[in-house]
Amino acid sequence: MNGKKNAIQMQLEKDYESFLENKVIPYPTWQYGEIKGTLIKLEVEDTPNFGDTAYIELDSGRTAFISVDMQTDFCGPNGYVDVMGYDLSLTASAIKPIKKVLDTIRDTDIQIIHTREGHSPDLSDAPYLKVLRSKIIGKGIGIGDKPESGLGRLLIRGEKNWDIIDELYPLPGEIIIDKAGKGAFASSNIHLVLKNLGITHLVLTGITADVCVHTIMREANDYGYGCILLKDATGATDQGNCDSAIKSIKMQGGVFGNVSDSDKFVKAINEANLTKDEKD
Ligand code: C5J
Repeated sequence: MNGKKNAIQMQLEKDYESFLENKVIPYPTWQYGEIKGTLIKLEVEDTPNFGDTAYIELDSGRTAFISVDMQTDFCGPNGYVDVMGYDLSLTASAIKPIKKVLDTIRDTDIQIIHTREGHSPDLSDAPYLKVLRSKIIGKGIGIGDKPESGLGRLLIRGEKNWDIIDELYPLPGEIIIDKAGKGAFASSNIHLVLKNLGITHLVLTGITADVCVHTIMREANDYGYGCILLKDATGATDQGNCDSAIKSIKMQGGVFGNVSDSDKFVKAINEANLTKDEKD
């Protein structure tokens, strides 16, 4: 490479210098064009180092809020997580913060996306060993089986327990992504949907922090999306794993993106004065 800096390198120097001054990770208008909706300035924690505070800019018109797998199977009685014997309060803790954010952003131009993990009734899209392992931990009741007094077959599409809980059920017009995996990019059409909508940044919530949320965040980060996890709007089957999952995002100055919380996000939305969406 010769000594001449290309456009990306020059932009990096500019944004680095301005970050040193104002602690803001700017919205890359040089890359995506002018702000399409409204500029949002969200506080993120431990950026770039633990104990530091910084801000990230989002374009409301190019941001998707994603609620991952808020299904009875992951946070309700007699669902998959319950059958495996975990403490449901740990995953259910995400419900209220997600509801609060949904109440704030419904009717704005931020896209709302819900995901559901599940498999077809004949298990043809379920990795065989995933199913076998679930049967072993569930003492004979695994993916595809109906627990005694359960609502239906665990993690099977179309069953009541597989669906999103009533409190967070998608409203008409909100997007639902069905995925057969822990991640979404390899096992659903999410990437096509996000590209079609012109989305550049994802605000992630849902369960579980260390499994599906993390896998989606890692995938999306590698595809170049700016990702922010709202840490109180997630949960895991083990609190230590949840804490580690959140901490690991913040390593290396934000190896998988940034971390914020539902109050900070709601504050940023309110401060941005988002206008009502006039799509419909
Ligand atoms: C898990 C998920 N934990 N939605 N699924 O198996 O995180």
